[in-house]
Amino acid sequence: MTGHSADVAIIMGSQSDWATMRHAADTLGELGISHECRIVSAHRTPQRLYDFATGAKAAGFKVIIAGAGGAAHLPGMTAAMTPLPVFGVPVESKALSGQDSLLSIVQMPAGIPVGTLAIGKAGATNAALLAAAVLALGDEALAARLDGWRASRTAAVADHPSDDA
Ligand code: RP5
Repeated sequence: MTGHSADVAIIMGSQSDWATMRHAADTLGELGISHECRIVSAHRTPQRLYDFATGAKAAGFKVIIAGAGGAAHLPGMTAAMTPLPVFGVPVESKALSGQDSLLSIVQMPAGIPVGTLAIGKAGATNAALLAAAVLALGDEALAARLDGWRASRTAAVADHPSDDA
């Protein structure tokens, strides 16, 4: 896989994960970070996973965000095949509310790290913010945008609760 110019790859195990993972994409978009979204299933498309993970660094990606639900092996298997930082997002499953996804992603053996986020939308959003923080280490303009993004969220918190909110 060559010719990519995006900094962040957002991969997910299924179309059904997009409702969650779009929050990562939206957040990266708000911060002006280039990204590419792909469906890559550890179980249904293992060759696609192998090709993506082994080629991700050479393709120019710097950070990978991987979301999956249930028997969520996508983030860990990706991390096993790339030196890039991998952030895992447990998607909320129907049967077990994402507890299965979380435990599948978080319990990696020593030596193959996956930075595991919260279940669902919060995790997807925060994965994007962590990716932004990593990229901002070498990009002062992005660092300033990230500071602004965080400041705007702080400013949006009211001092008192409202009946109308
Ligand atoms: C996982 O199985 C996917 O990441 C998804 O969260 C879950 C269910 O997939 P679908 O049956 O909705 O395609 O591989």
